[in-house]
Amino acid sequence: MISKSLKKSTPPANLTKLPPLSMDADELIKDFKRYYTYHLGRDKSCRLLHYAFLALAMVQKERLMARWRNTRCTYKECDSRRVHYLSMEYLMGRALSNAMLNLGTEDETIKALGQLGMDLEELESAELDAGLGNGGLGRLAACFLDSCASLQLPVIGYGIRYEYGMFRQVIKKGEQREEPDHWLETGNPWELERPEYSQRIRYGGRSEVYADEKGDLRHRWVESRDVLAVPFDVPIAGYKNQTVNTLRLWRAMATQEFDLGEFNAGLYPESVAAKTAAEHITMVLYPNDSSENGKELRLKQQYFLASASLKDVIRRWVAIHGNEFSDFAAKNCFQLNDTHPAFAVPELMRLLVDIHELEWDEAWEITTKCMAYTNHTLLPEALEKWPVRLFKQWLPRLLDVVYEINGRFLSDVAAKWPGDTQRQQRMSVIEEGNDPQVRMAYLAIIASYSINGVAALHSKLLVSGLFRDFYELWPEKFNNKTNGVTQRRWLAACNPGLRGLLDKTIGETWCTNLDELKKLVSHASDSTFQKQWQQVKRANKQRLAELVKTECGVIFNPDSLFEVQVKRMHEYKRQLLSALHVIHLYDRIKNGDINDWQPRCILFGGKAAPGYTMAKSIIKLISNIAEVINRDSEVGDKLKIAFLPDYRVSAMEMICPGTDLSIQISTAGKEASGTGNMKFMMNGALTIGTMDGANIEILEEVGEENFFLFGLDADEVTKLRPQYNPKMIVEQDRDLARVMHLLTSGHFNQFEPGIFDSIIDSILNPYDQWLVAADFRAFTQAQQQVSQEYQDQKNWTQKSILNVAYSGKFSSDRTIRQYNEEIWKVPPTTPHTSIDND
Ligand code: 26W
Repeated sequence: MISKSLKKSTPPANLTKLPPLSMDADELIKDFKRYYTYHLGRDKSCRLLHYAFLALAMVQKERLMARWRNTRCTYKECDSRRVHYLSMEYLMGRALSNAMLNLGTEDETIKALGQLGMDLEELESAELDAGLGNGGLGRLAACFLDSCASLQLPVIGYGIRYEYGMFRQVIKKGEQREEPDHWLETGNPWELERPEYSQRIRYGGRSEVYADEKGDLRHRWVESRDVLAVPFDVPIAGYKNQTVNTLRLWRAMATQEFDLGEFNAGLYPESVAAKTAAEHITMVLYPNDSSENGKELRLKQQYFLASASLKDVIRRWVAIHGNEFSDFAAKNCFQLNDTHPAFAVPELMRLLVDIHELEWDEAWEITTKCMAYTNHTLLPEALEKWPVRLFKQWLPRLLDVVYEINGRFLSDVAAKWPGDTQRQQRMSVIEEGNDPQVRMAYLAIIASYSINGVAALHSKLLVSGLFRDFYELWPEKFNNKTNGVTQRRWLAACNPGLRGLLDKTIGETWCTNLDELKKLVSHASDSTFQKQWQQVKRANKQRLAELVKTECGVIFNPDSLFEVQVKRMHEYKRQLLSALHVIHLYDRIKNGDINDWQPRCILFGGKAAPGYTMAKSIIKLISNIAEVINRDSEVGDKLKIAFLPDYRVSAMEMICPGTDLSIQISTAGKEASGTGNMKFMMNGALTIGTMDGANIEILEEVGEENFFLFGLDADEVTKLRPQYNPKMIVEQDRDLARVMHLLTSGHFNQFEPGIFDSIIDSILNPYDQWLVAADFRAFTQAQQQVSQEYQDQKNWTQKSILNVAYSGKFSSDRTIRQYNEEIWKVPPTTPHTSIDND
């Protein structure tokens, strides 16, 4: 659909020619000055860093434009099979340094800025993070886009352009406060609005049956209230390879008639209010990463993404193939990033059947050949369900479609297991009850030809637990794709020191083939190399210490061991277990039990969902513990604790290069994969961790002697639960008993009585799902081992080198290759470089 205000015209040919722009410093300077002065209208008297950043971003974006267009045109010309990655979240972080790295303009830019008397790092820090995601799932989507472009795969990302991203976390008196993240306020230089590709999205009204000209009964959706979806494109540059893919983010806007109708009736304020209501749909990212609270607006967001993206794909399809859909599934694949975009299933059926008049069976054949679903969580409370009542109210026609899908599916189940009505109930997309629910995961499974988990253990637990019935029906659909992260951002860009050392030692190819890092093995025990390695680490720790000083006011001594746990705050991730260990260390210092003491600086960071009271209490506990410990002169440099506010992508870029010890201690069987664990490993941290998620694979790669493994495994966790007796564990463990005593006596909340009672209760509760007390002893022992090993710096450095050397598997390039070989099967496509594509 083309927006009415934009009339079609053919631009003169010479307007569409795009000569590539020069990358050398002199040209960069010229363009920078031009943007700064003529576009932004700034001069000497306005030295705001932000404008300089904007000018530099525009200079880089210009240099992406020709490649971006060539990539688009090449895909179109080849009419190649494409993947559409549908995700409600993209945690992109900053784009400038990434763009320069991938374009290869870094060196010339530094030279240019030098001549202008400016510092690149300073300009980079002026960019606000694009925080359009909660955590792991959103950042994974961002890493995947980078890998797809670097592997030259025709993959387009679809998402939502939230006006407000993930809230900014401020810590006041040790407590989390949320502040709005109005990231677009200062302008987004990277996006390109494309109103000509706007789509109309329906809500409300009702579903109606009618007879078409041939007398066939058909369905239509009538009396809906519509909202426009306007696309904003963001370029995703591949690493030095000519490819620039697209991330298309949808923004909600009021339709023009909507406004005009009411406006003409003299209801100006009402028409403006209606416009605001429409635009609310993409106003804010929901900050929950583990529980769905059934909010109407969230449902509207999910449908908005699914409908706009599908209509966009079908628009492109029809332009080339007309109403002929027999090849559609051969040419299109939709990868659903968890169930959040699963409305795509009934929406594709609706579009094919109602709008394009395909038979149901034909439409279902197509749908089930192009949908693929990735699951990211085993927590039952995170499995999405939508009340049938909301479905009916906002998406009436979609509910018909869901019922039809479910009815046909259940008759297949009945045919395979005659008489097994329990199984039918268990597998039904509709969960019966007084407020019936649509189970989105089941809908996704039924429609998908591939269903994957994100680490080996997770995929195994999915088929033996949550999705067992479906696995019995369709074992061939289920597979594993262990997560990865992009080494371009998470090593090359964030750790220039290590990058330099790697380039010098093993060459530069690791940037596109991370397995090359294995070449480090032969250098691991070389003492000259170790010295260089230590120097790099030391400089990174210095940088991190400066960040901690400015953000938390706590002094970290870079000679100490830097231990870090940064991730969303959640009970299953067990920040609480770390907190108990910290109290134990403090207790030892106070008791003079400090023989061979290893000084430590412990950094925590992470956001709690605003409604997650327990997670917020744990932040408060950590802050209070830090207060007590940091101001105790007897403790001094032996132990320092900090809670870093507003943990986000750009913070992690400073944190992981400066970390010695990565804390990955989720209750086994709960963390689907984890990806922070991979970033730390790639930057030379050693891991202390449980047998959970991708930790298991990290351990496999690096070997037990280079990993601090502890605690119950997933089977042991399951066995222990029914007989778990934390009170007895506390009684029998002198150290833990002392820790609990410090807590219950109010040592960390002297003027705030009772505030930690719920935490204390949770530890002592036999139904504590996370088994914090159960793993305390093992964790403390493993930490003791860490302290000992750290004191032998040569040995530690060797292990650090080996961790990097064996991190090749955890490149998202490997993950994406596997997605492509086993699920997507799209051909890598090199854009042609001709400058005139008319
Ligand atoms: C509906 C509320 C909601 C929102 C987000 C529920 C669940 C989610 C995500 C699935 C949570 C998430 O980010 N999961 C994480 O995904 C990462 C990438 O696969 C994994 O590495 C993490 O282990 C997993 O917790």
